[in-house]
Amino acid sequence: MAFVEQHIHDAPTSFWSKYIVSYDHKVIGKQFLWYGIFFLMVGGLMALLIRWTLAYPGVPFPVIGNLLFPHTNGVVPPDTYAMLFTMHGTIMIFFAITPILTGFLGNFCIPLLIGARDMIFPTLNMLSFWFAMASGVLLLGSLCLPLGAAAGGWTSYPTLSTNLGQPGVGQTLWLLSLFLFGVSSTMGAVNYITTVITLRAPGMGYFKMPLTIWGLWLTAILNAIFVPVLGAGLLLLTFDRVFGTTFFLAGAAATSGKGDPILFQHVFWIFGHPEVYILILPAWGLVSDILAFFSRKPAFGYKMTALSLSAITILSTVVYGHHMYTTQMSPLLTQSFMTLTMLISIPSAIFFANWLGTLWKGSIRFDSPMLFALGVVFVFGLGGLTGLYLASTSIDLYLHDTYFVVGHFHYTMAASVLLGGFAGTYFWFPKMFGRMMDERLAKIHFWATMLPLNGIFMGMMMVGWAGMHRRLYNPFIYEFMHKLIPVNQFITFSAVAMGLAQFIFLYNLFKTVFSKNYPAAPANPWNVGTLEWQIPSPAPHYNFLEIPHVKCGPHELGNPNLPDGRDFQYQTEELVKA
Ligand code: HEM
Ligand SMILES: [Cu+2]
Repeated sequence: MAFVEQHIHDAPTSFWSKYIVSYDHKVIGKQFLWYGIFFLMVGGLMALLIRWTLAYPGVPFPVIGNLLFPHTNGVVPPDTYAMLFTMHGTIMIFFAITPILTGFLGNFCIPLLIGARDMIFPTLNMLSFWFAMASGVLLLGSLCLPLGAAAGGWTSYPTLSTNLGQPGVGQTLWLLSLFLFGVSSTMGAVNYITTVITLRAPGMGYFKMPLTIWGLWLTAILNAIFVPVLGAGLLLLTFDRVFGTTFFLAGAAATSGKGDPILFQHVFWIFGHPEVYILILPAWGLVSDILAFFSRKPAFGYKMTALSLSAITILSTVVYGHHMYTTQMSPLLTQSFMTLTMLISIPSAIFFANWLGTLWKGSIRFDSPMLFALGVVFVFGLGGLTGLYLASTSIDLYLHDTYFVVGHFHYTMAASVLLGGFAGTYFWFPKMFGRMMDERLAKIHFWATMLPLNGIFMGMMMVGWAGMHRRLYNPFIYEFMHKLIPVNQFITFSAVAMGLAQFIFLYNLFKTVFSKNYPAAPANPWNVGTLEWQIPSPAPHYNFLEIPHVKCGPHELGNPNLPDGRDFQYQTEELVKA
């Protein structure tokens, strides 16, 4: 299987080659981690600015308001509000969650968990980080423009995003920045797909891979297929803005027979629906593994889980139309998309049931990675169920563009992906930095995140159900909305609490990484049998001195016949009969 010879390269020695232009997948993984955390903070601050405006319209933002908006005495102005939700959505999806879930976890986990010394194309890997960097700089730069950054929503629908809707360079820079980010993601995806296919350790068939690898691999496949679709749309829109073409120009169809804004929505969602799975599949994969590890049981229905994840991946490519029920698509198309969308609930229900099956009668250990994984089970259950409402056209016609949608997608996408990212970070942290994070702080961080998180997103669904429109600067100009002001204040306070809770994580992280006298982590602190736990912590430059031979699956736990009182088996050991 491993038909590529893997050499041991000399470890880099200078600061430059060690940390800046590193070819080592582990260093690139960490670079993506810092990158993602930085943007999480920027996007988080923007979320607070939006939320403040919705709780106290017209009241100056506390403390830093005057600094940010001197011309309005600290009040968020309406045009800035549009820019804020646009940049918040863009930053969270592309510049925070994607770098953490695929850039960081993908890079760090893939070679280690499949027993390889590095990615198959290390140079491409390094370039993918630096393209992401260039893209991030461009996006941040656009915030400083005289006419401001893009404000047409993270979906950048024309005509909001054409020169009519958005004069100024901000929107154009947004398009270029996302295009660059797409190039970076595609490079990463090609690398991940090929690495998993060619560099799995001898003996590791597809059904012996940890489910984390399944999730990351399927994500990479979606990325490689659909990010270029977005790229094409972004380029055409850039041409419309810069060269005066009319691909997406409203009214062009009537006069010259060419050009249609709705066309952009099709292109966008052909990418956009798979994108939500791109975000969530790595989290689903690693949660499936972590639930098994910390229940001390083999994952229930391992094969069915892997197959369900694959089925979801395939189905996710043909359901994009559910984002466009309200665009007057033909009823035939609408019904077909509704049927296909509902179909996804079958494999989703199967693997969700498998999660519960894994927990059933397990001897559960509530370590921090497990707490966060259980958090994912909870929030994804809620998010998934609310998706069924939106999938039905008749209900969607009422809920579309209300806060119910915002609540739904934050549960499925923001909340479960965020919690999954934390689960992975706490879990692999000892392998990354050779030290254990403070468990007590980690648990406090979990509860301080989980409780307000539900306050925020449950609150959003409530006000949405009551008819509160999204993307409005001040929805309370409508009288029927007045009753919702207290709920909105509750959501905002929850958001502040959740934001503050993240400082517990940052403190824990920096303390552990940078303080000198900290106890070293053992090679296998969680007693888990996958390949990365057989090598020292932190993983050495070349990962494996000898390429391991895999003899059993990733979740051989809780078998009473195991040698020397262990309750787990390493993947390199001959399977012991239970
Ligand atoms: C955890 C704290 C967060 C809070 C309090 C929050 C809050 C908000 C608010 C108030 C909006 C504006 C909704 C509207 O008016 O339409 C919004 C939009 C959005 N958020 Fe978040 N958010 C958070 C985290 C995230 C994360 C982690 C992601 C990424 C996965 C994300 C993705 C989005 C997207 C895509 C939009 C839509 C932007 C648009 O309408 O163009 N959010 N969020
Ligand atoms: Cu969708």
